[in-house]
Amino acid sequence: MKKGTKLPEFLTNSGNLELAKLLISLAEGCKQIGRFVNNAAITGITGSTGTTNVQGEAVQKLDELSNNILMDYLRASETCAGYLSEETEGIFTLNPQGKYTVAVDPLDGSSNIDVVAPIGTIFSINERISGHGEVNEKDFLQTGRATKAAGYVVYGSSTILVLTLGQGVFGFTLGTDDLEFYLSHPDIKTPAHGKIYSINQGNGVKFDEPVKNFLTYCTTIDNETSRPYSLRYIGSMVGDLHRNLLKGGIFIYPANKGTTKGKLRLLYECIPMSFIIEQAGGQATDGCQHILDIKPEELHERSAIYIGSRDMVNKAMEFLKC
Ligand code: P6P
Repeated sequence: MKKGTKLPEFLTNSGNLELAKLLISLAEGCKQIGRFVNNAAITGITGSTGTTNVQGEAVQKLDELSNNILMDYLRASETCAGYLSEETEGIFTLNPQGKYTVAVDPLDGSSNIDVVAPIGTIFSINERISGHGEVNEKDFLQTGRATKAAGYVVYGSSTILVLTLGQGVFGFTLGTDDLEFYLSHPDIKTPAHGKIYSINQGNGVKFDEPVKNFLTYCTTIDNETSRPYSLRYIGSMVGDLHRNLLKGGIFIYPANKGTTKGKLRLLYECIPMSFIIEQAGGQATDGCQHILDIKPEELHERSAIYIGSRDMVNKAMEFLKC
């Protein structure tokens, strides 16, 4: 598919018209989210709603708005049966005859809105397994290997949709004149090795010894392996992973003495990002097993994650010795 192809044409050519219809609706919703993000400081929808979500985290006004926008657009697609979000405790049936379920983080990294750091929408799409009618939790609690499509939209210096349907990873940049997504990154492959490591070093005192030992490896001088690596961490998973996807690197959010299963959510952060990175030639584990092989037990369960360049994740696993 050549650069400049518009998203609807790319999706229609994929051959799955129901999935194309769902993704076009999802992309339209993300365009709306991008508009509100860009105007937030003018319209005053920065800051928190004063409520906390199922994760116990402060809900930003834009989190709630983004969630409502995505539910409306996915309901209108008529192909989305069920919806799960970081911002909603349970699951929702949007179209009882729909074929797909969508798990989303509507606005990941939203605490960065006020300081204009890259933030994003992350999504993972499965085929429902409950036939038709009301969706149930089993429709969502599938391993990442069952994923039909996954992607994210990063709202940064430009708005880019990164998408995989299971046959490679493609990036689409939003044109600011006509608000169309244009294919700008055909067939993204992540470098097998990079020079960036991304982790919240401030949690260092809580890291287990093997993690500390790997970080010492990353910061030891060794010209042959281009070490010391550079630490790049902006506290926004979509921003950190988009950079590392294109340039190479490893992103780590480990389990530690404080968060025994890590912080990031398996269904709508770790699995979609891991599906994308594997499609781009990288890999993702929880420190022991591939993220995509984990059998989810709960809708909002968390997981440790080591994700990025294949060789760098392999090296980290050597230190973790599961
Ligand atoms: P910490 C944002 O809140 C988020 O869910 C991810 O986008 C980001 O990678 C992580 O949390 C940052 O967490 O504990 O380093 O602030």
